[in-house]
Amino acid sequence: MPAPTSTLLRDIATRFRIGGAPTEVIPYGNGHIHDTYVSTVQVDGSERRFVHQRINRRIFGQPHLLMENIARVLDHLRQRIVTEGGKPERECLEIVPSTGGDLLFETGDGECWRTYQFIEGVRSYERPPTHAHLRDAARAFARFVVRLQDLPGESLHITIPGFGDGAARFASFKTALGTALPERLNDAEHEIAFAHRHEALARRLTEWTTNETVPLRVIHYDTKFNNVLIDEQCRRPACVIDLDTVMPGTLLYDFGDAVRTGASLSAEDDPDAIPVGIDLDLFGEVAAGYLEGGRDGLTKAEIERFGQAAVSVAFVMGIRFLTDHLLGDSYFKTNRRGQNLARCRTQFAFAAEALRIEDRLGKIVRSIQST
Ligand code: ADP
Ligand code: GN1
Ligand code: MG
Repeated sequence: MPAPTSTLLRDIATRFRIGGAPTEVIPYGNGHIHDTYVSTVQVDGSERRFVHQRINRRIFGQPHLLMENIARVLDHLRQRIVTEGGKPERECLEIVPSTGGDLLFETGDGECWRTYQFIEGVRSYERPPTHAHLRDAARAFARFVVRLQDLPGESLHITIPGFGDGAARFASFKTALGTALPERLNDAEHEIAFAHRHEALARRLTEWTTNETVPLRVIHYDTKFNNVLIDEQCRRPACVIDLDTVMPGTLLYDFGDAVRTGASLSAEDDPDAIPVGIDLDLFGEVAAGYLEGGRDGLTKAEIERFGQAAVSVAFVMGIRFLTDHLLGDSYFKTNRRGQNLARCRTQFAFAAEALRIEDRLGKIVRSIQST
């Protein structure tokens, strides 16, 4: 998808109720999926900013249903935050409708754009600058799930079928082996062998939801550390963003995803990640944040599997990156050759290390519970 020109970006921005013509529209953020821009507008003598996102249509086939989910989720969250005495304008995204009053603006060639109020005074980080930031993020992700526990009405739309289904992800990987370019198969020889040896880790994620070992809840499904906005001193509740995948699933997925991104010793795409693996203190922060934010809402069966979740989610993410590498990097954004393979390597290294110390992870969780 070619990058939009600045003229097009200004035109798109004015299709939403932003209160004037933007003085600038610039690219923003580091997401792997959408194209994100920020516009600045002078309103009554002061500057206001807005986030505009071009929705990735290759991944989200039905953007209107996606936005319906997000609007429902945000309405409910806002009510809950108000009831709890919080500040929804800081803790919750707010959709800015199009000038026609819709949740999206669709261009003549079928591209879909949406707009949010820019939340000032907070930001996302790729890696936690302090332990307190990670605990704040984990607490916010857990509160998010607890607040959505009583979301009324029908189930949310499934925006990506089989999204958290580890067994289905493994099956897609096996299919990709049949169509991959020979040189890509060659590059990934060790990772393919690792994947085959550990298939059971992917199945475990599916079993948790199909065997009803743990409750099916409305979860976030993308609790990467950069999907939360936090202020520098952690003085305000963090705001959870990136709501495209909010769907029914297991909280263990969210927990594991928060650990793999927040408590990793290396960046997700570090090409020669040394050291690799898991920082135990940071793992403890994620566990403590989830236990605080989840309070009485989490079940014993969920908490007992926190360590296993860290292993399985990292493994399944490795499988997804490996599959994308084999298929020619068509899903996750990349800016260099081999980036998806590098991502796969960090995830597998993380999963292998977390698996080696799985019992210890369980002990850490129990010791936090008893303090
Ligand atoms: P992607 O799905 O591509 O990851 P995100 O929705 O996570 O897109 O947005 C990308 C980045 O934009 C975020 O990591 C965050 O830094 C920033 N961002 C998104 N929404 C807002 C907002 N409402 N206010 C401030 N920053 C935001
Ligand atoms: C994508 O949008 P972003 O960058 O937060 C992906 C997640 C992965 C993540 C890996 C819809 O998330 O599932 O965990 O990359 N989102 C989608 O970094 O596939
Ligand atoms: Mg994101």
